[in-house]
Amino acid sequence: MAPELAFDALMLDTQAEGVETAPDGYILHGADVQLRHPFGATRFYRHGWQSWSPALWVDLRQPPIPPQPVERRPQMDDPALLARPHHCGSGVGALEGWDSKVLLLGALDLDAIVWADAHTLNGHRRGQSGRWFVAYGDEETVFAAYAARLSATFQAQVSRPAPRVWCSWYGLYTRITQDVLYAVLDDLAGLPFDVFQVDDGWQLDMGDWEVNAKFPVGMEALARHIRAAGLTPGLWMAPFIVRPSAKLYRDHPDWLLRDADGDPVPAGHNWGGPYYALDSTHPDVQAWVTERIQQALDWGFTYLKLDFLYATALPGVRHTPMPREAAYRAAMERIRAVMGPESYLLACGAPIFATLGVAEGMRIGPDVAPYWDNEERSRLLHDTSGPGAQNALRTSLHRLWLKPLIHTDPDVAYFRTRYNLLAPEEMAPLQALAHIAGFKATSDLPQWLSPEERAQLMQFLEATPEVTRLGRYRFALDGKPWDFSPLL
Ligand code: 9PG
Repeated sequence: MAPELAFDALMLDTQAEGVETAPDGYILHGADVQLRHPFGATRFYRHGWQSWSPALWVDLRQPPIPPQPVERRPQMDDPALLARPHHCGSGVGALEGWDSKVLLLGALDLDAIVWADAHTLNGHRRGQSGRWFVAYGDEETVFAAYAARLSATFQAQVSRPAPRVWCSWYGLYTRITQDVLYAVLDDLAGLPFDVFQVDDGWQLDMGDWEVNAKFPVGMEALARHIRAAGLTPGLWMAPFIVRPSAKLYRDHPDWLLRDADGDPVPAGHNWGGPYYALDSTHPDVQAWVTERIQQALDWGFTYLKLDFLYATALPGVRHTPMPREAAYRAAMERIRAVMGPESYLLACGAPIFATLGVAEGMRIGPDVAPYWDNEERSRLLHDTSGPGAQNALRTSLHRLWLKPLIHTDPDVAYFRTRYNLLAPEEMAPLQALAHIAGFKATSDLPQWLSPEERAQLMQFLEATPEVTRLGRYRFALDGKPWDFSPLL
C-alpha cells in the first residue's frame, strides 16, 4: 500500500530525530515526536492502557476524562495517562482527517503514549528514544498496516482458532464450589466447549494461591474431573496482586511495589479495600510467581486466565530499575517459558502492547455484566472501565484491529434470560461481537437455559460465520448486516 498522501501534500511537519519513508507509511525516530496536522479539533482515537481501559473515538472539542476518585484510577487506566491534561492514549493514537481518512501515530516499542490537540499529534516514550509508525489513509488499511508492523516487532501472530470457553465468573461469581462445578460439568455434556475455566473463588486469598475449603477434593482432582469430561481445565489467577489480608502480604512486605515515599502502590480497590502490586523485578517474586504457575500446571490446568496483570506495570520504585512495561513483559516472558508452547495463556487486565507475543489470548475490553450500563459510573464519573454490556461492547469494538496479533476476547456472551437484566436485543450484539472478534465464551449455567436458549448456545458454538467489515461499526455475518453504532 502506498502512502495516500505525502507529508508535504498534507502540510504535515514532523519533529523527530529522523524520518524514513516506507511502502506502508513513515517511520519516525525519537523519544518525543510531533506531527503538526491540519485537521483542527477533529476526533481522536483514544487507546486505553490495559484490557479494561476505555478505547474509543473522542471529540477533541470535549474535555478529556475528568479526574477520577483516586482509588479507582489504577484499575481504570494508566495513572500517567489520567494525570495528563490532554486527550491521550497508550501506544497508539489516530485522528480523523478529511474524506473519512485517518492519520495514525503508533509506537513500535513499549512504554509509549500518544496525545493530540487541534494542531498536533504527539508521541512520547518514557526515558528513551524509539521507533514510531505513521500512516494516513483509509482507517482499516492504516490500522492493518500498523498491526503488521507490531506483529514483526513483538513476534505476535495467531496460528489457530481460539478455544470455546465455559467460564464460571459471570454465572456464579465467587459462589463456586466443588459440588456446583461438578454439576455444571455434567450439564455441559453435549455442548461443544473446549475449555472449562474455573474463575475467582477457588483460592484462599489474593496472594495465597492455595485451594480453599469449598474444594475438599483439591485442585488436582478437580482438573482431572474436568479432563475426564473431555474439556481442557482452565484456571484464573492474579499473580501480581496481593490483599493486606493475605499471608503473603504479612510474610513478604519487601516484595511489594512501592512509591518514592516507600509506601506500597495501591493497584486498585475491590473486595472491600485496596489491593497492592508485587514488584516483578524482585528475584524472590520471580521465583515465587514461577512456582505458582508451575503449581497450576502440575495440578493439570493447561489454560490459565491471568488477571490484574497491569498491577506490576504501575509506576513505582523497582528492585531493578527499568521502564515499567518492559518490566511487565519480562515477567510475562518468564511465565510463558514455564508454561511452554502447549499451554494457553489468556491475559486479562493486561497492558495491551506489552502482552503482544507473550500470550495466546487477551481480553480487549472491560467486564460484561447481566445489565447494559452502570449509569452512575459511566455518565457521572465518565469512567467506562466498569462492568456492563455496553462498556464491554464499545471498548472491544475499538480494539478489533488487534485481531491479527492475538486472540481478542470481548468477554462472555449471554444466552440466558434467567438471572439476567439484558433484553434479547442487548444479548444479540454481544453474541455477534464474539463471532467478529473470533473468541466465543459464556458463563451461562445449562440448567438456567430454556430449550430454545440452549439451542441458540449450541448454534453459537458450532457456527463460524464469514465476517465482513463494512465500516467502523458495521459488519456482515454470513451476509447478515450488523450495525453497532446505535448501541454506542
Ligand atoms: C474475577 C474477575 C473476573 C473478570 C476479570 C476481573 O475492581 N475492579 O475494577 C475489577 C475489575 C475487573 C474485575 C474485577 C474487579 O474482573 O475481568 O473476568 O475474572 O476479575 O474477580
